Amino acid sequence: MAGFVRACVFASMALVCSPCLLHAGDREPGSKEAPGRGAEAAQEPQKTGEKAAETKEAKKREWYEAMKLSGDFRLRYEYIGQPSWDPEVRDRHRPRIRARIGLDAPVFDDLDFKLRMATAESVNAGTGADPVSTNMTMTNGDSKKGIWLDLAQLEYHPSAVKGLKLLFGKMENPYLLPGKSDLVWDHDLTPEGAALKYTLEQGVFSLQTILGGFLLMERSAETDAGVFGIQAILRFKLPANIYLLGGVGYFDFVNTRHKPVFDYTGTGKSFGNTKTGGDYAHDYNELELFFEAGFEVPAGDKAIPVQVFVHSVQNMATHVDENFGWIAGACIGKADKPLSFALKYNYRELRKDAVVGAFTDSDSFGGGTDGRGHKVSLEVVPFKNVTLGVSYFHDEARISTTNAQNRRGAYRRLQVDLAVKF
Ligand SMILES: [Ca+2]
Ligand SMILES: [Ca+2]
Repeated sequence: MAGFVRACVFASMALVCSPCLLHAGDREPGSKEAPGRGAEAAQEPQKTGEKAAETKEAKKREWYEAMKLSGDFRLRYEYIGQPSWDPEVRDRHRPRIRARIGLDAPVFDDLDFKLRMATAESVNAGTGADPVSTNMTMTNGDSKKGIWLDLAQLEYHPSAVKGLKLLFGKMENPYLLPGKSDLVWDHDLTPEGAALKYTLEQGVFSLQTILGGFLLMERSAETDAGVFGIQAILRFKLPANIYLLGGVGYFDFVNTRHKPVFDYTGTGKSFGNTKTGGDYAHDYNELELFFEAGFEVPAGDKAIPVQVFVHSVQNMATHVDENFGWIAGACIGKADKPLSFALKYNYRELRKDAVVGAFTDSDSFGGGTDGRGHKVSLEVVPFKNVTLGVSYFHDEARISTTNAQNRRGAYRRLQVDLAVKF
């Protein structure tokens, strides 16, 4: 923190001193501030004015050029097959949109501010919008759609301490998601609190530690709920773009058991977890282990990147029966530049109380826990910044149910996407 305070003091001093410095620089060498220098003196204020305007213009440009504006837009057609456990629900076909716009601005060299606004569905605007999805279904008689604060973070990366990053606010998930696994954390989640990331590099090895503390429910009459986490990741780089990565993480949810479920809809949904009344029946202390590897396969004059991963999670809290989850998958290619592609596959099983259902993937088996299944997707990039994608989920939901009708809850989902970004 001392570095941060020092940096702040330097920044304030620089700001306070800058008008003096500018003024000193404007002065012609050897000139004296003497009244009555005739015509020259009369022109002075105009000249100074011009110069001030120029400096102002340069400053404005700098400020503008240093900021980065980015955004993306996705059109999606989605099909959800009739879930076999509910004969009342028919097959769904829904067109959906997602729009996001972000700003990345440096405060000073070591401090950045990031802001992002995004669409998200809300059932009750007072409780906010879906924390794990930024899709909006095109419905409700062409109503105007809500846009929400998706990200507002400060990122402090002191140049004096290489490899250190401190994050504050509503932030991008600081934890590593091995192979982009969304077994524990959905990709759309932007947790709220503080995090520290520190990477130590030693030759071909690097060791990264990530600490996070996030608030989940602020309650006036009761203790607040939150989640504290730690991850340690060891990376090993080999020649020819081969890498190996292994890690362990632990996420301790506090004041969660026997407390109301985390549900943005305000209707008491537990997203697969066991409830007693409207409260969580269990505590969640999630221990994860993961492994990821990447290499390249030569294809003509090019090389196609391949990535494989496995990720497991166990709820270590006592008296939890359905406490285990795992996912394994592979990705061939990378959809980044024109005429590139990525083919992905994964299989997962996530038991009822392995993780908090509100924060796991919002798509597999209808979102939340208590399911298993395959996901296969293909992405292609026909033009710069344009991606076409298709994903298919072949799942079984409600796997903990003993009722014969519910036991095999076939769940099918298809997503066809057109996405653009700038
Ligand atoms: Ca999601
Ligand atoms: Ca706990």
